[in-house]
Amino acid sequence: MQVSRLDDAAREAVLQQLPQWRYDADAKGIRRSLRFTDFAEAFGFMTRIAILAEKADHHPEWFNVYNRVEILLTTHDADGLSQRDIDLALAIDAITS
Ligand code: H2B
Repeated sequence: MQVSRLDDAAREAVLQQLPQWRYDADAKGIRRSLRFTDFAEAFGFMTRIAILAEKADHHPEWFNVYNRVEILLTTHDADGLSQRDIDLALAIDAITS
């Protein structure tokens, strides 16, 4: 399904709701780093997000080592940031708050 990239103004507006995320212009997406108490907590979080991502057919790019998870959200189909990334970021924030 086609999805459109947020323009600069829309991106800046929507990022006000996501203070824990920063826009990476090179990656054309938003990043957040998370730390958990240990690997089990980190991987448990990733499992919860994986289930949401699969349901939404929208997947994070992420890196995990031990208790650290680094996440990049971007929309390949839109070559940049879309509302799908914002929705997933909000879901991640909700799970971690
Ligand atoms: N995830 C992300 N982050 N961006 C996409 O454009 C995307 C995706 N496209 N997950 C989906 C899958 C697409 O490849 C499938 C075929 O719907």
